[in-house]
Amino acid sequence: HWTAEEKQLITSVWGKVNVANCGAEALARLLIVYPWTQRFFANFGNLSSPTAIIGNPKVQAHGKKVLTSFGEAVKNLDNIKKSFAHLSKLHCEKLHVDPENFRLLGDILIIVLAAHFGKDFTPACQAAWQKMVHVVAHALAHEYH
Ligand code: ZNH
Repeated sequence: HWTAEEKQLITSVWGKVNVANCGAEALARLLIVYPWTQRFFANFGNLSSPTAIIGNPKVQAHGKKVLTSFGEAVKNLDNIKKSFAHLSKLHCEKLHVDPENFRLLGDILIIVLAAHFGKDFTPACQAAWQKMVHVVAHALAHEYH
């Protein structure tokens, strides 16, 4: 369900993404902008202010882990649902993360990419990425029951 142009826009942006930096920034922004998401990370230590969240090494490491995992979806564009079936089960059955949070993180990731790439993040690029984060959120929610 991807056009050749969408695939090209997604993979070319991804090739320039610093996964550690953008992952850390996206997760930190999620925790700052939507503070109720902090409840999933009660064992991450100090999340008491934006500065504390941005400087928190556990937030940084987990943001990198999440975005690295997102990269698996970029490498498997035609098979995202299948490649995330296991993670979907984990988030539902063990972590009890409400799937709404996948959508929030996806929108935050778009903002992080736009901030990093500026005018290179064209409307066509945004459209392809908007679809990408939607497909990923859908795949992660797929095994919920
Ligand atoms: Zn998640 C974990 C991915 C989103 C929450 N995650 C995780 C992991 C991974 C992921 C890979 C690891 C697993 C293991 O270890 O095995 N995520 C992911 C992705 C996404 C996500 C791809 C999208 C894109 N998450 C999310 C959100 C949230 C979460 C939104 C909330 C808010 N996760 C989580 C948690 C965990 C995880 C809580 C666990 C952590 C610890 O370590 O403890």
